[in-house]
Amino acid sequence: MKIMREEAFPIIGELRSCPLIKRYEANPILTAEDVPYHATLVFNPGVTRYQGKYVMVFRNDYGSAEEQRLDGTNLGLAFSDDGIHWEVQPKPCFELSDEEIIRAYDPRLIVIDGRCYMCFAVDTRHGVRGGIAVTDDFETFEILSMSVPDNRNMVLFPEKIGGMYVRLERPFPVYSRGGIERFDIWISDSPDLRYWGNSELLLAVEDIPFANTKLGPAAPPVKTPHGWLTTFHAVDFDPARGKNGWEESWKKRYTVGVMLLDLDDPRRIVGVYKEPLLVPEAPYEVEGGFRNNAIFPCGIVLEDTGEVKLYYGAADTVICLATAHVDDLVRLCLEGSA
Ligand code: BMA
Repeated sequence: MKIMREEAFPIIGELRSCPLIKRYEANPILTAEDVPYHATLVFNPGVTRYQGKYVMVFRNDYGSAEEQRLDGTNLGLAFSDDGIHWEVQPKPCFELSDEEIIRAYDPRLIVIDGRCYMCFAVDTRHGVRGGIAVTDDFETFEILSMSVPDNRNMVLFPEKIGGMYVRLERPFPVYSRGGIERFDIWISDSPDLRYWGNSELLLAVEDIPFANTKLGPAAPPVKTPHGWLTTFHAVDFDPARGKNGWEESWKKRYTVGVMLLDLDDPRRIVGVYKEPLLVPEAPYEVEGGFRNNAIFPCGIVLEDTGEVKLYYGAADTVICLATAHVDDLVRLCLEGSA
């Protein structure tokens, strides 16, 4: 049976951000103007602390904002001493393209045993693949694995659990789910970061009241005494939405959710906050962008003070920061509501 796209998406309606998370008052923290080479849309930043500095690898879709045209994608590199003010390095640090690969994008950084790993999405002529690379200097990257299509939005846990590396990922099974976008978060493990298996469904879109089309991992999980604090993006589609950016129509809204996974068995969800943590509301999230109404976190840092810094792409156009206290986020997950 063919499900009509409009029928398949119960309308979610108005949503509000949780008052326990605050946007940085001088957002955006990085835009195309800060980049010393051809840059147009600068968004979806992977961020971690590595060798005494904050490191950001961000997506740069370059083209012409005036002509609303995009020509290609590379990944830029920036360093910071405080996680707020960034110095963008003179050239991009990562770009994949050949006869088969169109581009790599949406980097997520995670340090495991002193080495920096980067998960990224890869558009190819035969589907979307999830890649994992390792680097020690952000100049050379060794690609360790590339998934089969279609998979995207991978994040690694920052340590082995039960002797295995663990990742969250977001395959997109279209034919088997009524021909519509209904995508969930999965979990897999690996002995060596190259060979992945033991895949299981972790969080389904129907479990999240503010999503009606897809979920995906956002920033990598962060360790707390109560479990792995794990952000995800949640998407709702509303046919009444019209032109919300450069394209003729953009009917999706990307919000952010948060859950807690068991420390020893991350396949077990300890708690999920049933409302969104962050919803597009600020001007740089809802207007003037390539795709408005999109908040897409790829980076997170837990400070010693308990402050969580969440780094996100806003409207697929600029990079922003929001902060919360880790104890508040854990409580939201454990109690399910604010
Ligand atoms: C997702 C990804 C992200 C993007 C988001 C909103 O599917 O492609 O890169 O930020 O859509 O457009």
